[in-house]
Amino acid sequence: MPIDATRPYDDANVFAKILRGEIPARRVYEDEFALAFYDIAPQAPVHLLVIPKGAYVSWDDFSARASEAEIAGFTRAIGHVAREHVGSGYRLLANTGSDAGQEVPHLHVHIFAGAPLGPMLA
Ligand code: IU
Repeated sequence: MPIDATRPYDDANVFAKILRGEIPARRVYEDEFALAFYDIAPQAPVHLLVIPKGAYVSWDDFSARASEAEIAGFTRAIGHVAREHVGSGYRLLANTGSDAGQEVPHLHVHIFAGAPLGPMLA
């Protein structure tokens, strides 16, 4: 169900459980600020998700509350994952809130790649 990007953080969400190691994910990268793993329902030949380690519901929440170090660390992690796991071009996407169709209430940036992507991916 789409979510309100401004609501309080719910630490029972699925990505919080992945961060705590309570449920499995196909992890590709982890550092102090971020975790990256393969999306379970890929919409492109390469479809990764990068999430911050901090408790942020959405891009709205993260960009308002995160520290400079978290913002820099998360941004660099996305770039690192894209460089390491993607051949040529890639697309970044962060669905934010119900109108954008955000389903998991922990900020996640999609990385789509591996083929010509066309004009848009949801
Ligand atoms: P969205 O931007 O909130 O719509 O994207 C959520 C993504 O999380 C979506 O692509 C799902 O396939 C993906 N996902 C996942 O990788 N593992 C899970 O356990 C669940 C969702 I639930």
